[in-house]
Amino acid sequence: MPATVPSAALALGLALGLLAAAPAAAQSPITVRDAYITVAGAMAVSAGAFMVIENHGPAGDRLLAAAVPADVARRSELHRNVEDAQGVMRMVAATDGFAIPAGGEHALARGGDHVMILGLRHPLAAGDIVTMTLTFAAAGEVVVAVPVGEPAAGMAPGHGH
Ligand SMILES: [Cu+2]
Repeated sequence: MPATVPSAALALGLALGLLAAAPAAAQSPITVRDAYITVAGAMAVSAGAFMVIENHGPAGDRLLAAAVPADVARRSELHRNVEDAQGVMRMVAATDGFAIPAGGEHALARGGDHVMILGLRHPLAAGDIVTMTLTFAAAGEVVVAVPVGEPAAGMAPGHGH
């Protein structure tokens, strides 16, 4: 960012036209690992997406939205699991998104925060890859290729609508 570039370098960059040519998202501080999608059978009309979002930057960020191609599903929502007054866990839309702390990470995991893919256009099978576009408040769009299928080990039993 210009604020961190020494003024001499900034002037040189402007003179060479380099800054104008640099892609804005060349060094996104956001990375995603261990992403996967689960589907509760071939007849399922929704699916859950889980991943660990890492923020390598010096400032906090926020995941605001997740989207999948229109030929995959009708829409996606950010959901969190909350306990209601009767002690029952329910999924609610996380309209404020998910905070990703500076220099930290936020896990979307079974039984917790997740991306809900709603209105599947066709069945998803293990091994399929879904292109998901994550939109962050600061980092902008991050595109992730998310495989369908259970990870190898260590996950709790599923959740569904
Ligand atoms: Cu959900």
